[in-house]
Parts: sequence; structure tokens; C-alpha cells
Amino acid sequence: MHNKAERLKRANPALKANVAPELAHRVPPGQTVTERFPILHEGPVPQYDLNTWTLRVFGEVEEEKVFTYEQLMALPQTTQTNDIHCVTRWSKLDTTWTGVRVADLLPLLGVKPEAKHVMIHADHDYETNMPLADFAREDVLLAHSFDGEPLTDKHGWPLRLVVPHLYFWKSAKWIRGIEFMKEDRPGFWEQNGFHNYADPFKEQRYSGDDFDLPEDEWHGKDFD
Ligand SMILES: Nc1nc2c(c(=O)[nH]1)N[C@H]1C(S)=C(S)[C@@H](COP(=O)(O)O)O[C@H]1N2
Ligand SMILES: [Mo]
Repeated sequence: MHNKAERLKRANPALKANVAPELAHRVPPGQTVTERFPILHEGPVPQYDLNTWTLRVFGEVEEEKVFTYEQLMALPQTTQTNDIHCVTRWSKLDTTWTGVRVADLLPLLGVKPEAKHVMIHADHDYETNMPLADFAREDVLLAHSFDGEPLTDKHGWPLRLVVPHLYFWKSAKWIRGIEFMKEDRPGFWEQNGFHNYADPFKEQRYSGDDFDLPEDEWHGKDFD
């Protein structure tokens, strides 16, 4: 009986996910869909004054740049709807974000051809890395709003990254810097047992088998 259930799950992804069969292909293996919006991060929630908040662009660029919040808001704004997938096994479908597309910002940054990777710097001392090609994808957003409202403090106000095609830890909240790099370097979770690339459809959760994350921990967390 048990084995049959296991076989069925493998054969039919719709049984794996708690969603209608026509949505099942959007839910990566091992994920459960939630209507909630869990809140996950390390450390305290930062507070900012938008008059002094800045986003710094550095590393492999012609010259360092610092953007104010006002300057970013003056750039073309995009609203998009995408799914998000957290390594703690929740996925949320059809989340709507507004902000500046990285693809629209990149041409203004003078990125050197040697740059192949990026490190996203966020408060407090959070870092996450990805290939420049992934960062430059059309659906990667510097988001200031969720569902038409400014981000709540806990979800990353005033600015967070949204990288729909990778596990959600790559979508850094409270971002303050973008560093362009020749060589890859692991960020915070990538140094702490999480996969360096993090494709949810390939279940790239951890870099080794010995990593023991309580995968249901989000049930006990804050959410809205
Ligand atoms: N600055 C910062 N960004 C962060 C984190 C963090 O600890 N610090 N946690 C990451 C993780 S592990 C996840 S799952 C998502 C959670 O985003 P949410 O709280 O909006 O659901 O934020 C990511 N961004
Ligand atoms: Mo996470």
C-alpha cells in the first residue's frame, strides 16, 4: 500500500502537490503550496530612513555607483506575477511584485565584460550569490511592492530581490548592494550547507547529504 502510494507520487506529480492537477507542473518536487506568506530570516528586521537609504553598485563595474531610493523609483517600473519556492518546502503561486527589472537597470551600471557572477549584499550582513546570467533574466526584479502595496518591513521594505527561478533564499530582503565579480563566491546560506545554484525543479536544496534543516520549521514561523 505504502509502496504503491510512493510509486503513484513519483508517476503523477499532481498527487505530490496539494493543488489542482492543472497547476501541478508549477509546483517543484517536494513542495507544498501555501496561501499564507511565511516570514523567514536571520536576525532583527532593519529599519530605514528613505532619505538616507542607498543601493551601492560595486566590483567589476567601470565606476562605483550609489542609487538613492528616489533615483530607483524614477526608473521604469514593472509589475509581474510569478511563483516562489522556499527550501523549507513551501511554494506560493501567483505572487505579484512591482519594482525595477534588473534587466532595465543593468545597462546603466557599466558592468565590465569580465563580470560573470554577482553577490547581493543585504542587511544584516546577509549575502547571496548567483551567476550574472541568472541575475540578468527578464523576470528578476528589485521589488518595492507586493500585491500593489509597499513591502511590509518583515518582507524586505524598502527593497528586496525577487529571483523566481531559484529557491527563495536567493531573493534577498533589505538589499543594499550589488557586487559584480569575476569569480563565484558563496553567500551566507551557500556557505552553510545550502546548494550554490538552487534550482527548485532539480531539488538543489543542499550541497551535501549531511545537512539537517528542520524542513517544517516555517509552520511555526510568523506569516501574513
Ligand atoms: N536580508 C535577508 N534576506 C533574506 C533572508 C535573510 O535572512 N536576510 N532570508 C532568506 C530566506 S531563507 C527566505 S526563505 C526568504 C523569505 O522571504 P519572506 O520572509 O518574504 O517569505 O528571504 C530570504 N531573504
Ligand atoms: Mo529560506
